[in-house]
Amino acid sequence: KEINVAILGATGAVGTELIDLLDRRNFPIANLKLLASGRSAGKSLTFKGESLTVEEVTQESFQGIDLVLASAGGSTSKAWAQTIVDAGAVMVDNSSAFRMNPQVPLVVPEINPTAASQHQGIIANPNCTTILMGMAVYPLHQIQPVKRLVVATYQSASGAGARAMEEVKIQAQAILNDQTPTAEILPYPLAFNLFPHNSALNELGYCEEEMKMVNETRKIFGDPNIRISATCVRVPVLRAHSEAINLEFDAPFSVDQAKAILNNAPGVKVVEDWQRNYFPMPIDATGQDDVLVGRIRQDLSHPCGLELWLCGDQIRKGAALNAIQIGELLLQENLLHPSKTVAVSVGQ
Ligand code: A2P
Ligand code: 11C
Repeated sequence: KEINVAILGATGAVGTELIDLLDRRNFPIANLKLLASGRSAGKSLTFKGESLTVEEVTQESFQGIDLVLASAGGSTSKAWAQTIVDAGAVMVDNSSAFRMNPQVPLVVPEINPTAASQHQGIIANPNCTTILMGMAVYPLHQIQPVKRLVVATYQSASGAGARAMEEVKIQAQAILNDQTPTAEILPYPLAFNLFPHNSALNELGYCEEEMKMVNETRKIFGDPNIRISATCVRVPVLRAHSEAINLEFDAPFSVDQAKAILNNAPGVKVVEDWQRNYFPMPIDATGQDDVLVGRIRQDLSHPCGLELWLCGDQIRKGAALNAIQIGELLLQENLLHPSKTVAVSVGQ
């Protein structure tokens, strides 16, 4: 069965990846509508070799649409969610607007696919660093529950959008030309630099990105007790995020067992060559569906601890791929037109 799909935010870093992946994965599409703000209306983008015109999103945009893949930021998602649900479409939202709303499932298909069946018109796609971490940690957590998780991230420019990716290239060029780099999209020059993630800080000193890793992971794992502390950092990498993760269990977890589990985990690839000191790198993860995991080792400071390192394409599994997999799950489980579609409270 072919369905009508709209991409809200089609011109962005995630939007353009969505267009490409819908084609590559042969998603059964009758019609694809590309939506963005008035700024990009009239622009042409290619889907399956055909040129499609980007339209400005309006009240009428979602009539006849079955599935909306939204990646245009939280305020745009909040502004259009009710219109989308009222039009009878299901919204898979890549923004943080609804992720912690108890009426909205937060889904990583490899982890909690059954949560999708509870949707009431909106399904949230988790934060990119959270998805990548969950892919590597959940298979272990299923064998022995993780008690405590400490993570440091190395997040690429792509997480701040397509314009941030362009800006970091311009900054690098400026530095190579002995000029002072400027920053408009990013808060500070990122080329040849790094800085702690610039989302809003709370009273405990954690930024929003760090708290997303805490709260979203608990919701996806269905485990409110798991203790998590994160430090998120923006690094001058174009796309693909990296994470250093320390896990503590109740009992020792053998490294060999962890490797065997991760080797068999869907969407995860163990990449380790201890002789050559070759482990996952963002350039290798770029354009890959799989999350690359390596440096799996015993924590020498704790008998029940494991250390691991991962890289994953922020735009792919961290965003567009996960959203499309949710769409595929909705189709497979016949969840696109639930009989009991109830409007979520859009205020959250
Ligand atoms: P536009 O090209 O019209 O600005 P990124 O995350 O890479 O920065 O992309 C953001 C995406 O969200 C772009 O496609 C952008 O479209 C879209 N967008 C931003 N603001 C709005 C808005 N108010 N209404 C619709 N789309 C928006
Ligand atoms: C970053 N992960 O790299 C962020 C961007 O909640 O979806 C996406 C924020 C989100 O800055």
